[in-house]
Amino acid sequence: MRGKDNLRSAAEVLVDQLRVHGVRHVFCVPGESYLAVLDAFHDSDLAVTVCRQEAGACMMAEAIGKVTGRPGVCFVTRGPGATNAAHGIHIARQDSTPLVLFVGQVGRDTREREAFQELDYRAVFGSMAKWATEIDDPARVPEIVSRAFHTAANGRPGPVVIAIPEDMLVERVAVDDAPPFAPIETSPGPGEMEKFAAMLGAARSPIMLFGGSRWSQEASDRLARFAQNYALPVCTTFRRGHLFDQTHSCYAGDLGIGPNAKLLSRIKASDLVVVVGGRLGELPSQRYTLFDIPRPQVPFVHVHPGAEELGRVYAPHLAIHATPTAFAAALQNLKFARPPVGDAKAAHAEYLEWTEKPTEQPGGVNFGAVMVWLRENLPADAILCNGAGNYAAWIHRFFRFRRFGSHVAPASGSMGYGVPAAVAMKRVHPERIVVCLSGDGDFLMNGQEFATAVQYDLPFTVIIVDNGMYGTIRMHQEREYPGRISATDLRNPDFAAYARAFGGFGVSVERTADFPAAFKAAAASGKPAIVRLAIDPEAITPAMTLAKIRAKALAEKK
Ligand SMILES: Cc1ncc(C[n+]2csc(CCOP(=O)(O)OP(=O)(O)O)c2C)c(N)n1
Ligand SMILES: [Mg+2]
Repeated sequence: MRGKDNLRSAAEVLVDQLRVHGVRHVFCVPGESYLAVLDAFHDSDLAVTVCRQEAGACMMAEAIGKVTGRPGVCFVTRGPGATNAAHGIHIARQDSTPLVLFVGQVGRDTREREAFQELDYRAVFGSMAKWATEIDDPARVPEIVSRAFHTAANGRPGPVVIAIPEDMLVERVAVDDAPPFAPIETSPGPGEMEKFAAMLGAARSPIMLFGGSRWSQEASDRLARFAQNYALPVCTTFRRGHLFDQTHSCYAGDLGIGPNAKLLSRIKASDLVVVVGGRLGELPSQRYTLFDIPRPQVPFVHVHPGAEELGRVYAPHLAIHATPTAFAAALQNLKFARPPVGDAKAAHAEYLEWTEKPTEQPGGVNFGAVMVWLRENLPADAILCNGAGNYAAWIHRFFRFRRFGSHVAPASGSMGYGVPAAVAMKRVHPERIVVCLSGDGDFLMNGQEFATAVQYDLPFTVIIVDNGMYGTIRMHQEREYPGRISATDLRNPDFAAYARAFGGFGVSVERTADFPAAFKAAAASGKPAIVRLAIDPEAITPAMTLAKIRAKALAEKK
C-alpha cells in the first residue's frame, strides 16, 4: 500500500518502472521473498499471470520477448524458484530473446550465511544470463531496471537476472522514475551497403538465410519485396520459419533438422550467402558442416545486431552490424551497378514439391496429414507453439507460416515450451487462434500450466502427438545402439481425461479422418482443450520408421 509520506517503497518503485517501460504482462510464481512486489501488483494495472511452476512462468515471459522484441518479465522466489526458472533463462540465451527475471532474495542482513534458500545469482546465472545483478540500494531501482531493459533488448538480446533482497523492497525512498526505454536499432553504414550491393550484383546464384531475433512484420515484408524484385531465394533457419512468408514465391525452405536435400545442395552450390539476423548455430549449419570455419568457402555476408557475434564463428567477407529491421529499411535505397539475379522460382518449386503432400506413415493417424489440414484451415494470423521432439519435424515440413510471430518455439530445442508459450500468446492475443503442438514427453514437462490456461479462461488447443515414448531419443538409440531400448518408453495418462480433470475439453483421435471434427469440437468448447493423437511409434520421422533405422544400423555394424 502506498504511504502518505510521498515516498514509495522500493517494490512500488520497481513496479512503476515496469509500467514506465511499457510492460503489460508479468508472469510469476509467488514467494515470501518478494511479498512487497506482490503487494505493489495489487495497486497496479499490470496483467499478472500466476503460474504453477517457475519454468513455465519464465517461458511465458520469454515467449512475450520473442514476439514483441521487448523484454518479457517474470518474478520468482529465491533458491528453488530461481533454479526452476533457469529453464526459461537458457532458452532466452540461446534464442537471443529479451527477458528480465526478478528473483526474491534473502535480506541483506543475512547474506552470505547461506540463509534459507540463499543463492548467489551472479554466480548461478553468470554464464547463462547477459547480465546478472542484485539491487542493494532502493534509490537505484530505476537506474538498474532501466539498464536491465536496455541490456536485455539491445544488440543481441538475452536474459537479465535481477535479485531483489526482501528487506530492500520495503525501504521507502524519494526517487524519480527512469525515462521510458526503447530498443536501439543499429543501422548499417553506407559503405557497407555499397559493398553489399557490389557483392550481390556480382552473384549469379545467391541465397539468403534468415534467422535470429530483432525482426518485425515490416522487416519481413520489406525483405520479401526486395527478394521478389531480384528473384532471390530465401530460407529460414531452425524454428525461424515465421520470419518469411512461406507461401511467398521466393521461399526456398526450412534449414533446420532434416532439411530438404535439394535445399542443402542449393546452398552448397550458391555463389553468395547472406545470413540475416541469425548466428547460424549448430542445427541450421548442419553441425557446422555447411560452411568452412573460420573462413566460409563461399562469399559470405553476415548481418547481425550483436557486434560480438560477427566473426565469432564465421569470419565473413562482409560483416554488417545491424538489426534485421534496420537492414531491411536500408535495402530500400540500395543502388546496383548491375542488379542481381536469383533462381527463386526453381527454389520455391523444390520447397513446394518437398512439402506439398504428407508422406505415407504407419498407424491410424498420419501427423503429416494433420499438419496439412491445419495449414489449409487455420487463418494466417493463427499462432503455433511447440517444444521439442521428433513430432516437430512434421510442423517444420508441412505447415506454412505466413506472418511474423506466428510460430513461437524454442530454437534451443527445449522440451516443455509449448503449453507455457500458448498461455502467454493467448493472454496477449485473446482474439487470435492459438494451437500448441506437443509430444507426449514434451507435454508433461510443463503440462501443469494447462491449469493456468483454465484459470484465466484461455481457450487454445493442445495437440498431443502421443507415441508412448521419448521418440527422438529412441531414434538416436536405434541408430547408435540398435535394438537396445533404454529409458525411452513412456506409460502415459489418459490425456483427454487429464484435460477434463483440469476443467478443459479433451478428446482422443485414433484415425486421421477423425481429426478435423475433433479439432473443431475442441474449438467449439470455448475451453482450453487437448486433442490427443494416437501415433504409431514406428512413425518416427516423415520418411523413416524405427524398424528401418534399426535395420540400417544393424547392417552397418556387421
Ligand atoms: C528439457 C529437455 N530435456 C531433454 C531433452 C532431450 N530430448 C530431446 S527430444 C526428447 C524426447 C521428446 O519426446 P516427445 O515429446 O514424446 O516427442 P517425440 O520425439 O516422441 O515426438 C528428449 C528427451 C530436451 N531437448 N529438453
Ligand atoms: Mg513421444
